[in-house]
Amino acid sequence: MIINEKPMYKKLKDLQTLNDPNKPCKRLALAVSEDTHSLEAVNKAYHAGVITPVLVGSKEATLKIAEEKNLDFAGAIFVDEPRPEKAVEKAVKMVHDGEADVLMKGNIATPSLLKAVLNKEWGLRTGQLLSHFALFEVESYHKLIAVSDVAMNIAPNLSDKIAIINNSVKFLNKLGIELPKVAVLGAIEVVNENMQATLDAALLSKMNQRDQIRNCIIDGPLAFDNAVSFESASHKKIKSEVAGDTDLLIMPDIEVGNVLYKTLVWFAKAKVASVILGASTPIVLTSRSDSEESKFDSILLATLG
Ligand code: COD
Repeated sequence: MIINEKPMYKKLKDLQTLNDPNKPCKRLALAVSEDTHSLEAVNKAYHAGVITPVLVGSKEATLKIAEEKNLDFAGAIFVDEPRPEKAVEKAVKMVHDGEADVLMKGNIATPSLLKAVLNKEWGLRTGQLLSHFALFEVESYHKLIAVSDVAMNIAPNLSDKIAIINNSVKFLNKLGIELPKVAVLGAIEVVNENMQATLDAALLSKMNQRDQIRNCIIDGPLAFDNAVSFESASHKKIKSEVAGDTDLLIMPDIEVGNVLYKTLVWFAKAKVASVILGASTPIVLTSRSDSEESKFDSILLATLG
């Protein structure tokens, strides 16, 4: 098989080179806009010429934060809706109706936003599985590494994992990673019939060999250490094109994924950009506790292409 081609990004800011300065600005609907870090990130993206803000939420609370933080939103569109659930509905409907191009989560819980996105009448469904995609810059790893799913699909089955891989691979292809290396994680790197994650991983790996899942190289089960470290893989005598050089880590379930996400951010001081894929447009979906920088990088990721 062909070995993964360049480009190889090490930093999230390298992705800025993918944004075409000549393309028209995308209209970004911030759902429940009264959120300090989100407003700071949106303001930065606005003044960088990446997006035009559509701020859907309490106008009074939003303007108060803007004034306190000295954020200039002149020229932005305000949709005044002080009730958070209604603000989410209005923001999603605006994207559904073509009045905005990208959706971003503001001061609202993730499940509330996702339920609105999945609404059968006015949501952003496409008939495919929607999944969360997080792209990490970790100092100790030699390139950016993607992780999915850490925030949407709670207990993905085999067919969900196929969809999660396909969504992520398509997006990595868009970032210029032509043949991403995908590690399907388990607690161990051999099949144990009592560990469903290892069974799924082996099947996904075989499906990839038989061209049932394309445009990537899948290996699994791999344990986290041998997925990200050549040294660990060779110590365990694992022969794999993926081990130690993974572009995408597939999580067994949301608990493992979310704990890894937060461990990387809080202990390893990793930087992260996150979006929901598989909807009619990418959705910026970060944790409410994520930094302004993380939210800005996520906006860049969502507006690529
Ligand atoms: N993609 C496409 N359709 C979906 C998906 C998906 N990922 N998930 C559910 N659906 C469809 C179903 O087929 C069904 O038609 C409808 O949506 C409702 O399905 P339910 O009843 O299983 O889903 P909900 O509405 O109860 O919950 C969907 C959530 C995404 C809200 C739920 O899965 C959830 O809470 N996920 C975790 C969110 C979270 O707490 N993240 C925290 C990390 S910060």
